[in-house]
Amino acid sequence: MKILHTADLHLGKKLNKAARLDEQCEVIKQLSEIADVEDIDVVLIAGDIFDTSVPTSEAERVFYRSILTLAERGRAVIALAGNHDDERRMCAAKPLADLQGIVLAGELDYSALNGETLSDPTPPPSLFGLFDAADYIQKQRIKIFGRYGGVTAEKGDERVNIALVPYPAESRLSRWAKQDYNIDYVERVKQTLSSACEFFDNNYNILCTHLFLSKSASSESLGGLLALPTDILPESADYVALGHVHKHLRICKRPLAEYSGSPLQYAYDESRTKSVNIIDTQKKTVEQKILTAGKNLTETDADNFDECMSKLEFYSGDYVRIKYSGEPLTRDETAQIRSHPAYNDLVVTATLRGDVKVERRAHLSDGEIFDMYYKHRFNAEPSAELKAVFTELMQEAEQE
Ligand SMILES: [Mn+2]
Repeated sequence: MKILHTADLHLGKKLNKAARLDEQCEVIKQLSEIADVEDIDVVLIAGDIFDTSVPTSEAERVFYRSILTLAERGRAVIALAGNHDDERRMCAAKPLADLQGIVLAGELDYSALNGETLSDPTPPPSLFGLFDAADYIQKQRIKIFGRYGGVTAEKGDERVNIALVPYPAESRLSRWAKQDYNIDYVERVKQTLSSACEFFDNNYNILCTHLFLSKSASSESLGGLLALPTDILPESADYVALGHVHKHLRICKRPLAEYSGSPLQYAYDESRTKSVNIIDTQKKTVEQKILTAGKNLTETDADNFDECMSKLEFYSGDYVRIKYSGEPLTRDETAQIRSHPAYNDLVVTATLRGDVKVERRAHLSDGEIFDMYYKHRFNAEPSAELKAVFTELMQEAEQE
């Protein structure tokens, strides 16, 4: 079987004020094209489907359309909840999704499926008359069976086990299983992963989860998640499909564990090269396919207005953040910069004017600086009485 592993779609995410749903639709289209070309059987989305726990209806619509697009040609789609997702909300459409071999994984326990195939040829009677569900289901190229801890995908006589562990927040862990609170969090996550993988056998075994793993398990954190050591991963997995880190990263060799990275560049300091992983379970290979959809994020410097405008022109196809250090821009200049289509952000850093001011102030007494400050703040002269109090306090401070 061939599996496509992606993650961190962050549907609905904005870059400052710029909405990016169009680019997100574009990149989903590219993913489905890759899936066609590569003859993919299962699409795995390893968490952070949405950007917020309460996504807009537009973002939800894009999600449903996306999973349908990815499920074309009878592919199975598995979407896992990350730390950004509300795991219950994300799975609200589960009854409909199950019918199409689309697995919405928000909880660890899949025993509710009782080992039945999700693509059971008999759809619930209520769906007859709405659309020809049986016809739909027959297009499925593979069968998906619910297992405790995940699913098994079956195509002909080949089977692939996929353990699904949505982001294991403390609050979620306690709902999934009775937890011993005398054991620390890292150990409990380790136990959760290994119990989810208990159904692994001599077929190809994949663990799909959303975690922040770090080789040096220090007190590092990323996006609000503390780093966990890689030795919590069960060695019984042939491949661990991870979500959370936005750049492609092979974090561990045994078991082979990789972050696919996000399909779009979401932050200025984030890697520009975006890709997806293609796993071939027969050849036991993992390859990357480069994604090209979506705009680049470009951070550039400028120290005068003309330079700002020419930089915006030069990078006109990108989102541009200008780091500005120069003479203060007038209101009109700022407005012109902001109305440029490529403009995304303007960060004014250490201006020359500030430096000059400091220099000028060096020649002034404390009393004179206080006068300036008071006039600036209250638009009036300070009273003689107030000035006396200030001078007295300054003298006290100096003596100390
Ligand atoms: Mn995340």
